[in-house]
Amino acid sequence: DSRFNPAAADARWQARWEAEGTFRADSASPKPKSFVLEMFPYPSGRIHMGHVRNYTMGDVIARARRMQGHEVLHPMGWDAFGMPAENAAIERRVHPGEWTRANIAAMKAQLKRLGFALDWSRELATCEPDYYGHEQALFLDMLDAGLVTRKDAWVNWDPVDMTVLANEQVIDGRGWRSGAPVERRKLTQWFLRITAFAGELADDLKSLDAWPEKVRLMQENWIGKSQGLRFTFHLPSPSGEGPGVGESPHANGIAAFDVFTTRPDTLFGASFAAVAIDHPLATACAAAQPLLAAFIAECRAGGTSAAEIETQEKKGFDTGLSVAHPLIPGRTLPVFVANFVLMDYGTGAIFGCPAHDQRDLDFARKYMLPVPRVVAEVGDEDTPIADEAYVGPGRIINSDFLNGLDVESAKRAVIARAEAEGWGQGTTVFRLRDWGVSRQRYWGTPIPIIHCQDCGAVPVPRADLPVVLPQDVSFDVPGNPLDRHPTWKHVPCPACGTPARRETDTLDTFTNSSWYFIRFASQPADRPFDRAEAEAWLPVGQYIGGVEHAILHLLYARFWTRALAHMGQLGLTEPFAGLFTQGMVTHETYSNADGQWLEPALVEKRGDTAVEIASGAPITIGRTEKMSKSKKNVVDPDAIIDQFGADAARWFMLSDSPPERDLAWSLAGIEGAWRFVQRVWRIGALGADTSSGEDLPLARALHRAIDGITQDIDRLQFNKAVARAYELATAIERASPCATRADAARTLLRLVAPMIPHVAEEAWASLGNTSLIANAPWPVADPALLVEDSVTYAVQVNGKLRDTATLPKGLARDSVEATILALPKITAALNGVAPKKIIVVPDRLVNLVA
Ligand code: ANZ
Ligand code: ZN
Repeated sequence: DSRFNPAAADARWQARWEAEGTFRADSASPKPKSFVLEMFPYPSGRIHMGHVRNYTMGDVIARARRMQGHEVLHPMGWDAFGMPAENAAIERRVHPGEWTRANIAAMKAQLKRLGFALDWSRELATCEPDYYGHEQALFLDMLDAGLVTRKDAWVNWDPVDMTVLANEQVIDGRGWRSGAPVERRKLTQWFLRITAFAGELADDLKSLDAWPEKVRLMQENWIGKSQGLRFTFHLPSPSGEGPGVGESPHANGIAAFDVFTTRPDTLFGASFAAVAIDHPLATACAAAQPLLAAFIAECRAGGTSAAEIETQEKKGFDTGLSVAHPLIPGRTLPVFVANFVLMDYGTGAIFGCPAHDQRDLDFARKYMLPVPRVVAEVGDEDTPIADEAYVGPGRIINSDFLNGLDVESAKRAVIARAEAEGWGQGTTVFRLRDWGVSRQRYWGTPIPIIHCQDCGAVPVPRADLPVVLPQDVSFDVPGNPLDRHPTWKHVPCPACGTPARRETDTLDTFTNSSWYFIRFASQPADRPFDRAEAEAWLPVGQYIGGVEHAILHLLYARFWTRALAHMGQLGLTEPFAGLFTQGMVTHETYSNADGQWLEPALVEKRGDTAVEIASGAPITIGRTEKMSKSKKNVVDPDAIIDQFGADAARWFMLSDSPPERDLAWSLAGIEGAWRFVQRVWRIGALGADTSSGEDLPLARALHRAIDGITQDIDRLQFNKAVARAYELATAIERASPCATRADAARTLLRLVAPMIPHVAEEAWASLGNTSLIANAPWPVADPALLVEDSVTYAVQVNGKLRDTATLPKGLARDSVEATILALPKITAALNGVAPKKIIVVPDRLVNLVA
């Protein structure tokens, strides 16, 4: 046949791979192991081009590694819990489980059409009890190990969705889905103690050298490690004695509070102290001061996320209390309750140094506090601070024993002094908070706890796991259906047998994705994983996904792995050795005169302009943006596969753009990919040619391509591999029939097999191969054919340079002499006289002695 027909061939090869179990991963294989993983999808309904790009990249690596002799684990599953399923239940009256499982079936069929080399035998969905039941066991393990706590916490409460929102789900003070103004509420919540590993999680980022630098930085910032000084401020005692001067209102028995500073060098520049609105001192003072209580209530209404607090105007309330400065005898500082001090960072209290901190300066100007300068560059000592705090380097001034020191030395000096005198100590604090995992939602992992009047929170006995979600729930009213369920939560206490009730909160869905890669590696029925089998595969060699998961998902997965290591269940701490974050798939946007968005299928482009196909009306071509339903610039993978086949779609995903950059989808691009697939088919047929003879330049081009494509795939530079495949294809097409050409044609098939596997299999089979190209060995470049292929000779006559000549490297002496003697400049120089002697230094020089 002169054409490759994907409509017939794709499904045939997919069926063969499945029948032969080609991509099943054997944990017991003696081969070197490669775990290639793409972030598993949320089953939203349909595969989109972003998925296609992500999974094609992983597939190329997985297939290439197999051909290179590795035992490859390349699994797929479903991150199947989460809010959209509940929203579907509310909007369409379909059970979240039913909706989710139907989506999984549809998306699985789509993935199969793309011919990915996946081990479907290890497929998992996190919403099934045989996954989340094991997660419950791990939760209980963490509870036993002291890595789970229960505490009251202020949360962002969405009054419409009736749920707690993570800070990043609060946008401009409103719920991300409902748009309702978010309220602050105090709830008792379950927390995973990620802060127990904050230092390790920050420090070990350094070891992840196959991660993008930007992701490591984002994690580092999120963990927010700060070194500084923690010290105690003392308040006057209620009798009026103590360090305070004059009459101070007492603070309900609170005698002291701690502050944390990263700038102990600026301590002599302190002009006030401040505590958070939720600080015990603020609470104590508010009890006696109604105006303060009102101030606190007002701040609370203003939003609670760190980002919101940062943008709010700095406000405070003078408590009337004052504290003693630890280094200046007799000096006191007024104590404020301030809205910009966060309760859950450091100690929830600070000293303010307005000259060298912008927030403190804004605050000081507002409340007319002094602004003493204590750091300056030489010559600037007397320059007053205006509207901008000085945060640069310099020498310490106006600071007693610190004067003249640079900032870093002064920090050390103050910490040393505090430690020697016993009023403070050097410390490290982290911005990272414990991970609140309680969600007031149905569609998540039930937290395996039973609350008893007498016994408190009692773990569900292991024998009773999994705690399975009840099927019969309704979403007719807002709130958590588990809470309203008539029977599910009523159980006897496992400890004392009296009537008790189940925890009705479920786990944050990020817990599901925190260990799924371990379950992929090993999935015994009776426990979460088998240690030896998991360790045979882990860490994941290459993890690929969207940069939107650069912080939380990756951090939580790193934490979970570390927790398992801490509990002695796993012998590794970092789950992902290599990480790659791919760019988005984008498309032009189209809009008509009424400003409505139009799908690409309704638009015909004519050069730089476009018209609506139906009406002929002109269309405005808008920005190229991430494919999204709202802009209607979406191209459906199924439609593309119908028209062009899986290989063309895959090839286009790898061409054009470096994988970390955005890829602009275009019709011209997919058509080009289609043409290349057909070219490969035609070139493949040349592999049957039995002509003899060698073609050295083609052999060199072939081996350069082998070497280059191998490295490109290793480095995930797929667009470069694509470019090299084009080059090789052209070289083969231009060559004359010979043994080299046939070999190059067969080798090209193997080189492109990871990228366009269907046409590669079809062409491979048509050459008479009965075993799969997926099982063929990866081509290896011959180093001899990779060396520089030409050299430049200097040509001398009687020691004088007369000409140069570019000749194939290693050319035989006879041929060198013959070529040189034919050079016009040389014949002229010799003037018809044959040279007496010809000296040849191979690959470098020829000297003719006349
Ligand atoms: C005095 C000082 C002087 C400060 C100065 C800075 C500059 P990072 O780097 O983010 O760790 N701080 C401490 N706890 C706080 C809290 N709970 N809420 C708001 N601010 C808090 O920031 C540490 C600095 O942030 C600390 O150092 C403290 O202000 C403030 F010239 O102490 B500093
Ligand atoms: Zn009990």
